[in-house]
Amino acid sequence: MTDSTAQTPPTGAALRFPDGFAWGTATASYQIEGAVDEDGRGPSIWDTFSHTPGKVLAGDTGDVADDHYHRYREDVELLAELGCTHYRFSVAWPRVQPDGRGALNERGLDFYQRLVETLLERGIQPYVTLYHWDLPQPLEDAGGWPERDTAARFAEYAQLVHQRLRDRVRRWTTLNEPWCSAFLGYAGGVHAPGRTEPAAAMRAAHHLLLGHGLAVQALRASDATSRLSITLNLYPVDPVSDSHADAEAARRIDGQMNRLFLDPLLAGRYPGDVLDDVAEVTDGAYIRDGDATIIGSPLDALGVNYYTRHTVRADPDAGRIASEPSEWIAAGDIEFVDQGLPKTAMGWEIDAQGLYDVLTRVSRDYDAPPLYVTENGAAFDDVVAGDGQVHDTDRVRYLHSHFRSALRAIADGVDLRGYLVWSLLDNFEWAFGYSRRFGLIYIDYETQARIPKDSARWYARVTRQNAVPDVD
Ligand code: IFM
Repeated sequence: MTDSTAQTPPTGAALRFPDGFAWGTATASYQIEGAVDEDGRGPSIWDTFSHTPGKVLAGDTGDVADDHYHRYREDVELLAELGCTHYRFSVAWPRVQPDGRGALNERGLDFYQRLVETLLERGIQPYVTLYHWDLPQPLEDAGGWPERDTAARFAEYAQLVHQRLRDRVRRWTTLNEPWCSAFLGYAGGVHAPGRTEPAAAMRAAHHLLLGHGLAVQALRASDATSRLSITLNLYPVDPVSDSHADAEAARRIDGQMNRLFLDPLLAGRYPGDVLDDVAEVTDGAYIRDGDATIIGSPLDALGVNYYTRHTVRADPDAGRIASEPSEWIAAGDIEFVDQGLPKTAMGWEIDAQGLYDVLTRVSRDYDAPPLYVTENGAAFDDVVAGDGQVHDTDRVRYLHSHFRSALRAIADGVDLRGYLVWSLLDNFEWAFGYSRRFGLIYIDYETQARIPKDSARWYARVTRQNAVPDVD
């Protein structure tokens, strides 16, 4: 593989994606479903967190969200209009196993059966994520992901869902972005369950990976035709200068963000330097003999979520912020540096080159299975114009540049099989509530009206042409 064309946009015929490329959108249960008290669903850590004053902007909760639980047929029609071949959604664990253990809640599972059948009727392949952050609250009450037993509970739940849907669902993702679950949830405290315990976060990361590995082994044993994957959020991490100190800062952040997950999953071992970096908070005794083999169970695909790049430097005022809660472990001496690029409404710098860098890095550094971009997209301050439409030119440009990066990665040898835009609908953006809009479809939260944005119409051209049309 060569990167000689890395800076050169492809032209003409090169603008087409490979035949059979999967196009779709992604969503997650708590962000869109609503109906939190219906059909036997139990509470999740996000119900508890969002109902805790001060945790979510404007006190927003997922109680109603996009009311997708009742409007899923309309939403599947929108997917069909977008020309999607695939739809990635997550199953809410507390809907199908309210206590996080024990028997299946049939009424909860029925919803996903109806959704899957509706998708298949419209020729759209379901791409199921088993865990997108909504841990049943009773499991958190028992200690949550820092407890080893939670990994076993997850594998049991995964098998229950898989047994019921595997005849119709081919593509399965175990976890979405375990970095967020572990480090935003248990160290930074900005996501549910809102704990600020760095050692617990390291344990959580391990038990998430262990739960993934146990689930992969069980699902593989019960159906060899299921296509199994995990989704990671990966970011290039660069030093701001050539200095040794800045290079070290970049190595440490890259280690926690990327290699702590990629290495055990794809190389069957933890990165020793990362465990050394965090030795002041934990000795790693929670990692048992044999765990690495389970976590490194072979995968059929790797999902990559990409949003931005991190640029870091060693902070000369080391220790100044070290005592504040942070999602970065033992890294109070590292500062994140703004590169001055345009930003999305999340404050994330727009850097399409980073997607190319992430995809080629995984292909180069690991014996990786086929890749899917399982999330990429942007929040902007969308408004309904006087003509009743949402003219989100900035989102079209964002997607255009990122699709072109994906094409360059493919041209340079990356085995990329699909691209799922985040997100189908505006939705509950976690601690930001409904203030950040990522959808191709605008949601009027007063009426639940769905309004396709200009980006939706543009994306429908992409999916139908299997190519990136020029931006007008
Ligand atoms: O909304 C989230 C999603 O749940 C996980 N990946 C990133 C998205 C945007 O923040």
